[in-house]
Amino acid sequence: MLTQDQLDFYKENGYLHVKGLFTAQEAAAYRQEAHELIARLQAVKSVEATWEAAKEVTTTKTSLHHCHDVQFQSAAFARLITDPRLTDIAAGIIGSPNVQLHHNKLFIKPPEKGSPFPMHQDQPFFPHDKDSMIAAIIHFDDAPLEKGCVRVVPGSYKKGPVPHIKEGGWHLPLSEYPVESALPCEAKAGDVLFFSYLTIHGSAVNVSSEARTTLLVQMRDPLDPPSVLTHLSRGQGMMLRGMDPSVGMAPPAGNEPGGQMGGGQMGGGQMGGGQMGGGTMGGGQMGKGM
Ligand SMILES: O=C(O)CCC(=O)C(=O)O
Repeated sequence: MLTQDQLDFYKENGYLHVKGLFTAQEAAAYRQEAHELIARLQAVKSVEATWEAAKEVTTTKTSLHHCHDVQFQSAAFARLITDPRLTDIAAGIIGSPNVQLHHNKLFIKPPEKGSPFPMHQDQPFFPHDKDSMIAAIIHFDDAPLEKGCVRVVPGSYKKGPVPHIKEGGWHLPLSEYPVESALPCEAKAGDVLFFSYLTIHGSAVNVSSEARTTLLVQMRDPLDPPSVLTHLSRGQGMMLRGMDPSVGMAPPAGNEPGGQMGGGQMGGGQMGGGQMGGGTMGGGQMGKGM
């Protein structure tokens, strides 16, 4: 459960680092699951997800391995994203007992050349009317500075949406927002970093001799509809905590039953299908790394 101090810190800073939310043993088991999953996928397709804009941060050729919506790949991850330790804190931050999945993405930043993320807000990728969206980055191994830990700009979410450069992945100009100038959130395996989709964040290259392994879960209040119909994915709309109170309410424009979003209520995009059924969104590539 979120304490009042933690909530006050989040309201001031737009992020919250919760240490030891999962045990080191749990994190190690998820890490193994994650690496086995990426190895399975790598055997049949590319899992590369480096942003084009990463080139602006480093001239070194870097690499980033990813998989979206991991709950369709392994039941362990389905349990993880619905784990009350995670979702109770998410609910406290979002300010709703109900927490809905937008999407999630597993990232492995390989040793010595793990790709950076230029500074950005997540908001331009999937704007929502009420800005309830938060990310939780679950660390499956330690993320010290040299592994390219996530960095944040404390309080930046209070600026609201900031103009971004679209090309190469929505990002902020490096001259104004150098990655090194942001606050590094060095983490231990089992720690979780929560932040608003308006918090400016990014990360540097993993130059260490070990991989950095994380799962990022994007969550929202189910009563916060998407402002534009974009960034849909197969698992979108899954309830992670509580229930969806929008059942029976008029769906937002573009989300009518049988419409593009397939009949979800407040933006719960159902892309259906599945791996064997030819689902286009399953386990898929929602644009590089997002
Ligand atoms: O995992 C990281 O280092 C940052 C990820 C990130 O910024 C994102 O996916 O939006």
